[in-house]
Amino acid sequence: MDLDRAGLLSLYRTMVTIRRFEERGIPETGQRRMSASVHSSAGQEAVPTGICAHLTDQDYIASTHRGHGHCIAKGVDPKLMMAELFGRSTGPNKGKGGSMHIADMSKGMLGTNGVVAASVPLAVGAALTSKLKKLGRVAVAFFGDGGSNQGVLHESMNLASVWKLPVIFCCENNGYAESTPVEYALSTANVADRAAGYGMPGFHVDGMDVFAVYEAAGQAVARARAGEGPSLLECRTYRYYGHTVFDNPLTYRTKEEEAYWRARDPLKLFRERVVPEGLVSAQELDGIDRQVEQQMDEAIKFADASPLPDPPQLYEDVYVSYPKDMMKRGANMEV
Ligand SMILES: Cc1ncc(C[n+]2csc(CCOP(=O)(O)OP(=O)(O)O)c2C)c(N)n1
Ligand SMILES: [Mg+2]
Repeated sequence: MDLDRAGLLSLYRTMVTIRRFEERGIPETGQRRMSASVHSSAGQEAVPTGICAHLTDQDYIASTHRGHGHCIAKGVDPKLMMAELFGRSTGPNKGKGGSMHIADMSKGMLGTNGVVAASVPLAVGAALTSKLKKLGRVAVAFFGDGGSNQGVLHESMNLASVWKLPVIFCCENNGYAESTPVEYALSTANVADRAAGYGMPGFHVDGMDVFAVYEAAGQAVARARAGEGPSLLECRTYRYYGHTVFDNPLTYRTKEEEAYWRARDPLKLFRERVVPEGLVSAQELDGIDRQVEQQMDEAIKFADASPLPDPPQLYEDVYVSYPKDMMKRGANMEV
């Protein structure tokens, strides 16, 4: 393992930040009567954390509807993300995007995305840009086990392989697409098996173990940076909560199954490995837990104190231009 103390602490901080953002931020969003559908990635923290640890701000990622963890791992400020969830103008997308449209180009974060597998061609396009302009950047496409059955993924994998693009296809296999179990919907035993059909390496790793993700991602990123082309990385993981805040997962899975996965919690596995080996102390990790809790208090306060967007801002940053009289009506709209 090539991680020093600072590297280990950084992995832990990222995972805790994701967990606490999901477990505190999402209920707070609901209390502010934001009616948008929000998807928690609690339980899946090790995946974006292990992958993004190999990336710089110049590298690209494209994300999913369950994308808060990807944003945080890529360096987007949770305080600004909280504002975005609360619909405030200080959010990275000025409060007009919400949970499923968080983008921050300064961090190479191309956006969370409400359309299943739509992240994939975006990342391939970014990788093509990098190759043509010789930028030396890599791109990561995150998608779910459900997303792995979308046609666009297969076209994208083929093209990326033919053109040897610096892209990593990362499947977060959390066992379900809404309520459909992966065993029902997948034609192969593992998503990673499909890599062979596109002439690229396929990695299948324990997505609850940040070290396993980190190791495999290191190989995939090194391959991409060396100009050797794409890889498919499947991380087997689990979402702790419902598909959205409106879903009760116990209508399609059991308490026993949930308990099995929670016993393999990524934060717990991390502690169980690094503390006995004397790499970092339990006290240091407890200290990070407290700091992150405080960071969340501050994020919520900041978001609450931030203004809503002005109605005329509805017509800014959009690709469709509206007739002038609609602009006027927008300007007169009351919130
Ligand atoms: C193209 C498209 N089809 C269907 C949907 C509705 N939908 C939203 S999330 C989802 C399931 C996605 O499952 P998966 O890819 O495994 O991701 P997970 O929710 O498990 O993270 C579906 C079908 C959508 N948003 N976009
Ligand atoms: Mg899934």
